[in-house]
Parts: sequence; C-alpha cells; structure tokens
Amino acid sequence: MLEGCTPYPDEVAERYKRDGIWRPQTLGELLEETTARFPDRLAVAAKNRRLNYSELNQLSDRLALHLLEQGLRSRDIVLLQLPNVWEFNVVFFALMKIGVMPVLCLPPHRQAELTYFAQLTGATGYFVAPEFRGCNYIALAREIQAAAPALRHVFALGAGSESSRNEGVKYLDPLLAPLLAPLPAPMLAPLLDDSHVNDSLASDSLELRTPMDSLRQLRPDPYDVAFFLLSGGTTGIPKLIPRTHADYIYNARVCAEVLGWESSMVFMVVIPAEHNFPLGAPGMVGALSVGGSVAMSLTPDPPTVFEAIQRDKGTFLALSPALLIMLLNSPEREKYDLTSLRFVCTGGQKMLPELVDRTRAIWPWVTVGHAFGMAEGLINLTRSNDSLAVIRETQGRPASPHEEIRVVDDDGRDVTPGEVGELITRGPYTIRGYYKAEEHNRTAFTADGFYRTGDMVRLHAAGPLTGNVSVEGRKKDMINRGGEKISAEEVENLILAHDSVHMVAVVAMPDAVMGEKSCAFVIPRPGRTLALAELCAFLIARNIAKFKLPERLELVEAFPLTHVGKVSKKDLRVIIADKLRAEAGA
Ligand code: J2J
Repeated sequence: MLEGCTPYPDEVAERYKRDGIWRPQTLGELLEETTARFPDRLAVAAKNRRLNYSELNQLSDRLALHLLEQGLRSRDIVLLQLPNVWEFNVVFFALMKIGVMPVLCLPPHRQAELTYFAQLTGATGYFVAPEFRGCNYIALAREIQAAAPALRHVFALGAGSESSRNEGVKYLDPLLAPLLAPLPAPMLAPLLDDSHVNDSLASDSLELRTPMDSLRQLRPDPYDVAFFLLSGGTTGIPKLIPRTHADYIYNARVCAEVLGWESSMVFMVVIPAEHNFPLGAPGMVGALSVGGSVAMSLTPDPPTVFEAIQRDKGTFLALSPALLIMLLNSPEREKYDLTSLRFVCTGGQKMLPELVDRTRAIWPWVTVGHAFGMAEGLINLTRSNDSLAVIRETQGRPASPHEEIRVVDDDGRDVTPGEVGELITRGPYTIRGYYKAEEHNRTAFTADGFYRTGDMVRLHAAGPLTGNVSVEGRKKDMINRGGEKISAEEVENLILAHDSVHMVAVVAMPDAVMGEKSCAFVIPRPGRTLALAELCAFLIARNIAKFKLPERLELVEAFPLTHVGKVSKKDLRVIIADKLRAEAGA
C-alpha cells in the first residue's frame, strides 16, 4: 500500500479477498464492465451534455492518454476540485485508469486548505474550473504553486483563452474534443463563447500515437489507494482518507444492492461530487455499477436542482437535511414535475422525525430514508421496506453484514445493550489509519483497528427498532453546519492569532435550517474589543473555506469551566441556545 497509509492486517485482507468481498477490480475496470453490458445507456447527464457508457468510457480513456502525454504518472497524487459538471466523471475515471490518485477537495476549499493538501501529498496536478461561484481558481492555483512547487500541472475545464493557454494552464475541451458529439443546436449558442475548440486539435490522432494498450499496462493495484477523501476534521485541518479501488467498489456495490438499484435508476448529484455521500455511499460509483445514470446539478440551489430532476427524471435524491428543508421551503417547487423521484435520502447530519413527516406529506410518492455514513468508511442505511418507526426514530443499520460495530463507554467497554455510547467500527471499507497522521491515528483508532467515530449512538437491542442505530449526539469537537463539518480547533487556532483575542472557544448554536451554525465565544485582551465583521474579515484573509466562518460572536469576561478546570463547551452551547431562544421570543 502507498507509503503513509495503514494497510489492513494481512489475515483480514486475505479473508476479504477469499470471501469475494474485495474483488481484483479497479474503478476503471468497473466502468469498462458496465460499458460492456450497457454501451448505449445514459451514464452521465448534465445541462449541456449527455454521455452514454461508451462515450464516458472512451472519453476517460482518451483523457487518460492525454494526461500521460502531459506528464502525469501512475502513483502521482493530484488535487481534484471540480463543480458538479459532466467532466467530473470523465476526469475521475481517467485518473482511476492510470493509477493517479486524486485528493477530492471540496469546492469551497481555499488556499490554506489546498496548500496544506498539496504540501502533505506532494501533489503534481490540480483539476479546476477556471471560475466558479465568484472564485478564480486559476489565480488560486498560482498561489498554491508558489507554496507547493511540485504542483506542476493545472488542468482546467473549458477551452480557455489564448493568453491563459500560454500561461501553462491545460484546458480539457481540446483534449476531449475529437470524441465529443457536437452539441444540439439550442445548447450550442450560449456555449459558443467559451468553447472555441481548436480545429487542429480536433483531428488529433492521439489514440494512434499512443496505443490503448499503454493504459492496460498502467492498471493500478486494486488493493492500493484509488483516491483520498477528506475527513470532517475533528482536530485541526481535515485529515486525508485513503480509499482503495477494491474497498470502494465493494462499498458502492453493497449500497446499490441494499437500495435495490437497477439500470433504470437515476442518481441526482446535488451536493459536491467530491463528498463520499454522492460519490459512492450511496452514490455515483454504485449507480454506474448497475448501469444506472448519474445526473449532475451544477449547484444545490433549489431551481437548479428541480430543473435537473425534471430534465433527467431523477429517481434517487441524496442530500443533507438542511438542503432538503430549502427545497421543501422553495416556492419554485410547484413549477416542476418531480414525480420521477422514488427515494429521498438524507445524510451528513441527523434528519429529525418532523422532517421525515413533512417530506412524506409534500412528496407522498417518495420513500424517505437516511444515510448515516462517514468518509472513513462505515455506512448505515434505512431500507425501502423499513417501518415508519425505523425511518422516524433511527438512522438505519450497516449496509454490509461484514461491518463490525460496537457502542462503548469512555473506557472502551461495551455499554449495556440499548444504552448510549460512542460508536466504534471496523470492516471491509473502513480505513485503518489516516494518511501520514501517525500520531492522530494512535487515538483515532483502537489498538485492534476500530475507528472511533466520535458519534454517540444507541444501538437498539429490543422492540421494533432492533438492530438499527440512532444518533444521539457526538463526542468530537466539531460543528455540523448543514452536513458540512467545521473543526472547532482549526478555527480557534486561527482566531487566536487576532491581536484583540485573549481566549476563544468555538461551539455549535442551533439553527432551524442548517441544524447548527458556529458561534465564537471570545475573551478579548484588556482594553480591546472585536466585532463579528472584523473577525470574519481577518479569517477570510487567512484564505480558508467560507463555511468555516463563525456566524455569531459573543464577547465574554470568562468561560464556564468543567470540574477539571477545562472550558465547558457544553455550558457554552447551552448559553448561546438559551440566548437565541430568548431573542426569538422577544
Ligand atoms: C447524523 N449524523 C450524521 C446522519 C453523517 C453518507 C452520508 C453522510 C456522510 C458524511 C457520508 C449522519 N445522521 N444521517 O460519508 O457516505 C455525521 C456523523 C459522521 C459524520 C461523517 C455518507 N450522516 N453524520 O456526512 O465524513 O457525525 O460523511 O461521523 O462528511 O457526519 O461526516 P462525513
């Protein structure tokens, strides 16, 4: 396994292979297998393009050859930070075919996070949209390159302009052009401006110059790292989660099987495709393993999502409860035909029973369910035939019978069945360690390889909910903002650098839509004061993802302490919740 990763113990890996749980197949081969079965079925749909399986497979082969020609090499690591565009799939599978390992960065990540990932991994490439939601990613790439010189290759969507091509940015359109069918006329017009595909490249005979066999020779080891996901980040900046081809394929297939997916299903990619949830748990890789389709919604804005569902006849909608609330609250909802939907699955944060009821009332033709998963591996799902009680009161049960889950107390002893404790887990797709994080791994995993999730759960031991898990709280010091995770420690460290700050504690405050938002309690230095806008400007200048900014600042003289003299975040959460309640009542 790649250096810096923790392999599964030999006897465990052998067992998974012997029992056919891990198969000797790479993600590239998975796509080839489905392509052979369903060459003409729709694989990927987006507003401006539809690709069947043959096209998706050929485009990723072609791009893979181009990437080799441009200098990327098997076992290189790259940063991948694309919006929800059809090219995401082409790039992802091209990389899988030549064993280049992407770090799946989130679109809001900025210089601070990206530079850290690039430096930690020695990444050689960066895949971006030139501009998206007000961010110039080419400029961002330059800043990262200045701090991480190994990052030699910048690949951008589109065709680029003459000047940008000269700056060494490589654009994807010309690389893919010869295989792309012309766009239908009505779509062409708005796109013409930014797609002057170079004609000389349109007749490029790359496939002749570089025989396809060269790809087969680069087939990566199915049991080695395919890509890196990012952890929700319990301490400091997000940790990198190495996932292998074999573990991820099993994970994606088992989710697809549990949910009864068939080739008629259409998976809606609404939250950023780089998240584990839409990527495969349950998500795109699972859909593409059964010959289903993947429909990309460029943004999670309600009209864009509704339009995509209507256009592509989406059947499976995977999103956070916060986003679901926004969709249900949107007045635009009535304007679209959403009757193709079969399953609405929320994950990333807890869906409360009231939201289950409301969704069922508004969309009576859908099944509502939960995905309680984590990029580290374990995934719990409710099933379509679960009772309403299970769907209202629990977050489901492990997708695979090979998952081991335990609920333990602070000393690591199993709690009385049915009581609340920390969920710890081990299994065929749960990692045994974060990438290059030896010290953190010592506490994040037990000596016998269980991942400590930091989630406080109840594993129902009797009655109609038996075997299902309810999330009751968490032990980890993070804020879960609509499914987006914020490490309190990471933000506290940045705030501490502000001149006016003596001490800081960042905690979650309740929010009706996002579930939680972050609130910074600050003890100012003597004679100093601080306003929220000033604090946010200070943090933005540190080039971090915007979702990490505190949304409220409370200046205090002292912090409540626990009986051992530590800052009591529990008390701070109560203080701010009470204050918000009082303000709402006033
Ligand atoms: C309560 N808390 C949840 C849920 C995740 C599917 C769905 C989500 C993720 C994800 C994922 C929750 N109810 N339904 O990877 O494949 C919180 C827990 C968990 C953490 C993991 C998937 N679903 N959570 O959210 O790695 O605290 O994965 O440990 O981003 O989100 O976060 P992440």
